Amino acid sequence: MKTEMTSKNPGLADLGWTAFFQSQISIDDLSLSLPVRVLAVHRGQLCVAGDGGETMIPSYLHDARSEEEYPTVGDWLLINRDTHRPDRVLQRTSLFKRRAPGTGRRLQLIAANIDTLFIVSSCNQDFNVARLERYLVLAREAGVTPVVVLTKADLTDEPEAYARAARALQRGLLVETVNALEPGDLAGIRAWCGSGQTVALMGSSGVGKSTLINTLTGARALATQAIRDDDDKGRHTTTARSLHRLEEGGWLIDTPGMRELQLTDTAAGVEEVFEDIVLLAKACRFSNCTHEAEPGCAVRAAIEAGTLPPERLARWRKLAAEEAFNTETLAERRARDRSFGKMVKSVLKRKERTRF
Ligand SMILES: Nc1nc2c(ncn2[C@@H]2O[C@H](COP(=O)(O)OP(=O)(O)O)[C@@H](O)[C@H]2O)c(=O)[nH]1
Ligand SMILES: [Mg+2]
Ligand SMILES: [Zn+2]
Repeated sequence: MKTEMTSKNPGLADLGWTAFFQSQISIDDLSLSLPVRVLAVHRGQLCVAGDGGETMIPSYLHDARSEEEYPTVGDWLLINRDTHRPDRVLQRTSLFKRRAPGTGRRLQLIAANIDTLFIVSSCNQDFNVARLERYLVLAREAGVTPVVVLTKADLTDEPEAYARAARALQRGLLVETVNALEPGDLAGIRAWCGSGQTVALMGSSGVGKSTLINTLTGARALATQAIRDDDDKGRHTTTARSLHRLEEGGWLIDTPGMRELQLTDTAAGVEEVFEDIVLLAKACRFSNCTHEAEPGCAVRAAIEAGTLPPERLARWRKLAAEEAFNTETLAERRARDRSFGKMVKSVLKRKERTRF
């Protein structure tokens, strides 16, 4: 790679290179290509870092067949030593993706090879258990360890009450309450940001994601925004997705506005986050129990016994239904619409016939 790329040279291990990636490449690969990590995605270009430092390369990739084969932030690539063109995206340890809102519902990759997800919410009106569960589902589905980070602890008299409500969502769930502006408060979450570790931050606009990154990196690198700024109107200040390097050697990535965060292809994640209900349902008399009015329903029994809050069952129903609806492919939906159309037509025909 070019020699100008020497200013900061973290080395592959500091970039997050592990035996998992090493095992995917051969000696032959290395004679032709170099492993690099994608630090940022710009229009048509990738900022990558490897043994030689940082450089910009074209994001063009030979014969990518599906959206999932294109590089995203956090990916490890093999790039040609001479042309710097990407040859191959290495298999990922984890992947965050979503379907674009709207009818096309194209798959969008958000970030790859993330070790930990900071689910950021604040100790104020943003705090919402249904929203936390939604992020927890995403984390489980992506294969990433979630840590709930509750910011603005300095603005409430009862940060512990928020932490307790979050901890109640899942056994062993890690929850940290912090003042994101106070470096001394972040010792607990720094434990997740050691050398070679990659942490993604998700949460609503205004909860303090950029502030956390700034305080952790000791920089004023990211513009923070007033809480009212609206992601949907293009006024948001966090535009490009990129990895930010910490002194400790870890990497942080801010995700863009996730206002339209819909669950899709996350059935396994929903089951894991609502494991308590899944386990109860196994004890229902009927395997297809809807937990509405069937006899021998273990889920309703738990609600009556006070061991399962009814709101949690309602939130599970909502997420599971949304997940199923969104996961239905466009083809499946069209087929359903077609058969619905046919049914309507045949009903109309029958009506016509009976008119005579
Ligand atoms: N008092 C206090 N203010 C905070 C805290 N975290 C963030 N803020 C403020 O909240 C506003 C939004 O923060 P920002 O980092 O831009 O949120 P983002 O949209 O999640 O990136 C800014 O004015 C921050 O200074 C905190 O823990 N305590
Ligand atoms: Mg921000
Ligand atoms: Zn039941």
